Amino acid sequence: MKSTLITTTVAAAILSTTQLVGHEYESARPDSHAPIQVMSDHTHQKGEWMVSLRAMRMDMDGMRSGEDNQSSQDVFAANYTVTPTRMTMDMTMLGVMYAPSDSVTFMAMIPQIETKMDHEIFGMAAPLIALNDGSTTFQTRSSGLGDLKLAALTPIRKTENSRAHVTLGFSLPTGSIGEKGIIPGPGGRIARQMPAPMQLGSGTVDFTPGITISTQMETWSYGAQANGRIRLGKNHHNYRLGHTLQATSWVATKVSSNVSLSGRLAYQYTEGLSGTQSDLSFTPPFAQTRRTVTTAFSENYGGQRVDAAIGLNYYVNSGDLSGNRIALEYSIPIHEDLKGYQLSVDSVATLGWQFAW
Ligand SMILES: [Cu+2]
Repeated sequence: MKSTLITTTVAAAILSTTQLVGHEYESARPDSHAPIQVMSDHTHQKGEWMVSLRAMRMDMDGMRSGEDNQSSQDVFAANYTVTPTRMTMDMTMLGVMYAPSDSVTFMAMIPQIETKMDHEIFGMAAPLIALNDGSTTFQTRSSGLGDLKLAALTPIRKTENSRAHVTLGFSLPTGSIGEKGIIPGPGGRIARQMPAPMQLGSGTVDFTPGITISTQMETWSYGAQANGRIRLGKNHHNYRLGHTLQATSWVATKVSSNVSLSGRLAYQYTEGLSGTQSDLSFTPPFAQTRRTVTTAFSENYGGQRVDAAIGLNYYVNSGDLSGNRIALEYSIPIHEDLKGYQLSVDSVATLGWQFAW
């Protein structure tokens, strides 16, 4: 599966360079937008509006340290009392784009997030942290609005068949970082502050610059984007999530005037978390030499990942529904190198709808 994705992407890249036929850039093509998991990938012309809705699910399963999978027993042996085992994040993202002129397109995006995380407790510790029912697992949940993203996109280059633009954006801390979950511990199963991965926002204002290029051939297209997320300051829970750097490149083939298929590779680097998360407990009350949960400790944050993705884009170019786009993309990591002990990504699936007028 993984090698097929890479082969497809590489083959598509080679094929696309053999068809260097001059041709006018067309925005009414199924592949004139990047695969749906890529954000702020295109600009609009003066007076145009676009709304979009994306449903994204990220599944994480099993722990990993560096490039190696770790069992719960491995994590307990590293002195942790609780380990995450699975996590699912569902995000519904609403976006609006508007171009007041040809030289700038504004974009706003807000996600609704729903997260679940399953945990396992070191067997010998379970009765000591008020789990007298013999269970050694628990689940935490959070849901609500995430961080609002605002950006301005400016075209910097237009040739006959290619486009490039820069993005300058900010992410505002509208998502809560004070989410509590029912967590076992001293006093029983009560609501306690959850670690950063279960929070809905970063708690910081983040600067999000980016650059995107895309080129169209007659039946093929390709593009690339690099973007960063620079966290400004520290949040009110005394930590700052790591800065991130992402680079991605895709190729798409136009199967018909309505349908395109895409292959994409994406690299993501995430710096570690800095600071010490406030309102969490770091040592269990019964054993001062042990640690609580991996996600409480800064050393278990950051790393890098390479994802391979396949996508399908459908564009309605005639009739009453003209201008509607529907797109699907599914990605899996082909390389994942994580600092400390962290949950490993299994897959990310996104279904999106876009409509411009
Ligand atoms: Cu748009």
